Order: sequence, then C-alpha cells, then structure tokens
Amino acid sequence: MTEHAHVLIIGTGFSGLGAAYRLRQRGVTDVLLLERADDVGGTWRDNTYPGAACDVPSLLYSFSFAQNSDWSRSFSSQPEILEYLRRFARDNDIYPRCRFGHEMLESRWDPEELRWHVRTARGEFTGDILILGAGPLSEPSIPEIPGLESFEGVMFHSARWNHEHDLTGKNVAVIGTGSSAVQFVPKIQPKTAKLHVFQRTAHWTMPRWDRKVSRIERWLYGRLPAVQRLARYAVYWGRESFALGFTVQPKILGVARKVSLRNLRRQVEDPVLREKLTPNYAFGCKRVVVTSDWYPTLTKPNVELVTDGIAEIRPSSIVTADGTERPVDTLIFGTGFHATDFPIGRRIFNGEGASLTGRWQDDPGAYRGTTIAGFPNLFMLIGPNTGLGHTSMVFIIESQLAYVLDAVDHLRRTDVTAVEPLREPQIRFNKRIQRRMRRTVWSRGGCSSWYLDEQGRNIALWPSFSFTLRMATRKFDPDSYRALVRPLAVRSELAAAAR
Ligand code: N01
Repeated sequence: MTEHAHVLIIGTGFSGLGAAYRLRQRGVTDVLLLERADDVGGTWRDNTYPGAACDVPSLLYSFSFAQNSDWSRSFSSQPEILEYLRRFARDNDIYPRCRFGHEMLESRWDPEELRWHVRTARGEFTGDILILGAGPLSEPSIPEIPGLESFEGVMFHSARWNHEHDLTGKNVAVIGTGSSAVQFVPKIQPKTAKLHVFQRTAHWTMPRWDRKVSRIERWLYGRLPAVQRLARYAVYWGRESFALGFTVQPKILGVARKVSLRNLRRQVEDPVLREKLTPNYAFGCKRVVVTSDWYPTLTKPNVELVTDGIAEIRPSSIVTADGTERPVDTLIFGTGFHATDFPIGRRIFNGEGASLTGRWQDDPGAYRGTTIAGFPNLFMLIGPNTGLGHTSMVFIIESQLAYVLDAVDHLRRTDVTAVEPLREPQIRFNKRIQRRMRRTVWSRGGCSSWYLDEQGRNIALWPSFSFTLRMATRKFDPDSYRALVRPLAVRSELAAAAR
C-alpha cells in the first residue's frame, strides 16, 4: 500500500528533524520522515568512532529554537549530541512521524499528478513536497587501492566503526589524516602494538580549546536563556572572522597559521617528522583540523607517520611506493565521504526521467543552495555551495529552513501546487558563486580538497560570510520560479483514490 504525506523528508539528522519541527510550527503536520537507519541522529548516529566529537563549539551546535543549556564540555562529544537530537525528537513528538529502515531507493516526480513517488527499502510513498536532509557527508568514501579486496584482516571506515573488533595488541594502519582521523588516532594509539598512519597531505591544525562547562554556567544558561544566546552570538561572530580570511583576505589567516606552526614546533621535536607534518599550501585551503593531541600522538614510539604513497595492499600487509612492506592486521579508513558527487542524486528523477546526478554533470548547483531547475517541489538542505569550514552547519540548516517554510507557505496561500526555479536565475546565482569562489583561499591556496569536484569546481562551500547565506535564504522569491497547478480532474482523481 502506498502511504501519502503532504511533505516527505529524507533523513533524520539535524536537517530532517529541524524541518519536521519548523513545519509543525507552521501548522504542517502531514509529514513523514524516511530514515534508512533505526534511529534518528544522522551523522551523529553513524560516526561512533572513539573520540568522535564536534569541532565547532557546543554553544553553536544546537538549534537556536532548542538551545541546550546542559552541554558538559565546550566542544561536545558525539554521544551528547546524539542524545540531544534524540531528546529533541522525543520532546517534539517527531518519532511517530519517522519510518525507520526506509532507505530511499528512488524518488520520481510525476508530471501528471504533480507529486513525488518515493520507493524505499520497505514501502512506497507519495508526497507533494520532498525535502532532502540526507547530508553531504553520509556516504563513506573508500579509495580504490590495488589489492584492497585481497586484504584478509579486519577493515572498516571511520563512519562505520567496528566496535566488536578489539584493537589491543594489533598492527593497525590508518589511511587518511583529516578531521575524523585526528580524533580517533589519539584514542586508539595506546591500545595498538603498532600504528601506521598513512598521510597523503599534511593538514593545518588549530588547537581544540576544550574545557568542562562549569555548573554555574549551565545553571545560568538554564535559568537565563538570553545569557546563553548572548554567548552564542559572541562565539558566532568570533568565528565569522575566519570567513573574512577564507573568502576575502587570506593574509588575515597569518595569525592562525603561526599558531599552528608554533604548536607543531612545540609538540614535535624530531625535525624529519616536523617537516612531514608541515603543510605546503595556504592555511585554510583544506578544512583546518581541530586537535590538541594529534601531534603528540604521532611522536609516540609505537606510531609511524608514513608519507610514501600506498602502492598495494596484500592479504596481511601494505606496501608503499618505496617498496617497504608493513605487516597490518587491521585497516581503518579515515578517508572521508562522497561529498561532492552527491550519491543520493542518482536516485532522484525528474518528470522527464533525468536523474539529479545526470543534470548536475554539466551544471552542478542549486538555486540558493536549495532548489533545482527541472525538479519541482524538491528542497535540498545542505545543498550545493552551502557548506562552511568555519562555523556551525546548524546555522545553515536553519537558514535554508526559513526559505523552505516560506515556499511551503507560498504554496498554501496560492493555488500553486508546485514550484521549480527557472534556469536563468539558477545559472546567474551559481555564476556569482563561482566568481566569488575565485578569490577564496580554497581556490587560490594551492591544494586539492574534498571541496572540489572532479572538474576542480568548488560546489561544496559558500564563498562568503554565513550571514550572507542567511540573507539569501531569508525569503522565498516566487518570481524566480515556474508555478505548476494541478488540474481539477487530477485533483478529483487523487482525492477519490485516497478515500
Ligand atoms: O575526511 P577528510 P574526514 N590515499 O575528507 C585521505 C566533517 N567532520 O572524515 O588530504 C590516501 O577530511 C585524505 O588525504 P588528502 C568535516 O567537514 C566534522 O576526516 O586528500 N589518503 C585525507 O587526509 C570534515 O572535513 C567533524 O591528501 C587518502 C583523509 O583521507 C569531513 O567531515 C568531525 C586517500 C580524508 O579526510 C570529512 O572528514 C569529523 C587515498 N586514496 C569530520 N583518499 C566535526 O567535528 C583520501 N585520503 C564537526
């Protein structure tokens, strides 16, 4: 049997839960959330690796409309964030609207009915509006390395941590040294017999000024939410200054660069190791990793930082380009995610049968990061060019939600059934983004990063301050959209079928 909801939401992370909550605030309750896993939480449910935590301050990492006065540390751990999201879903009655185990396999726009047909692993759904909240960092990326399939030990990705596998006394190889690896490597190092960390590119680091949040602070935030809001603003504006460096004047980042190099000097005595860890591109070009225990961990006697490229993986070893073979019984990928190829786009089809991925081949991008020409009533949270390297993605999600809600209100206020952005405004919008992108450190900093797609275009990040994205998504702008109206006959047919 096909279940219908006015709004279908894919995913139950910050995006999906935030969408369900805000829609309900506006009186839209006919909503279903389709979730592939068996609980809410998104990336904070999936990333359970040791040491998983947020590298954005806790004060910024909750919904502005559901601040958490109870964070125990200034940078929250994954279990605490997951518990926050579960509590949020419980307190706001979102769980009954969730369909767990329903991985979205295919979504097709029906140009006659003017609605979405969604097939999941467990059922069929229709929806007038489809909100994508699956997140760009949900599909782990495992590199193709010769011989990988021959490996006979245990291997897993950081976002699918194998907690059954005890690392005590093991010869472990970690591939990748990004934001995830710098969190779990220091946690697993004491257990392992030998830990080989394979680094392709050195990352710039910033210390993680983590501390316990005092009881007095928590009490104050609980009693006087305005004080917490003030503290939140202060942290927000402090971090916005990074956007100035990333997108306008990279020279401003000189201070941060010095802090990073000073830490490296202080924490790593060995000049050879220090050299290996010194980035050869501009600060901020790749996402800066936030850590205070990465460098000290790499100096431990059982740790080796390997910078020679991996030539081959054998059943129980890894061979590097210089011919050295290292025995390995556990292989952990800290190799990131399919961030710019949006794998979910292969499952979404418009009325002409074209997939979103196909459409994006020549012209990736969305209008205001949220809607896509040719795909009516599809709203993508954390869509193309909405990412940030310096502040909280929750801020961006809330900004986009304002736009989506305004669009939903527009549909309710008028007799319009569906809207899709016109091609011209979308092209203009993305040209502006790419023009601005040219002067950012991500384009000029001399590095390659997951921000860039195969053609070298940055379709991940917003090339300005986050508040400018908030301004761009403040209000739905119907003039930039084509309006579709469901004919009366189709309306009657659908109504009759629903009875
Ligand atoms: O992944 P990454 P991540 N051979 O893509 C290397 C968010 N996040 O999971 O730099 C060898 O950053 C790759 O090398 P290189 C955050 O947005 C947030 O760590 O490309 N190495 C790199 O070192 C972050 O940016 C939090 O040369 C290979 C690493 O793998 C995003 O998630 C916490 C390789 C991948 O680093 C992803 O972080 C954690 C190959 N073939 C993560 N392929 C918060 O706290 C890749 N690498 C909010």
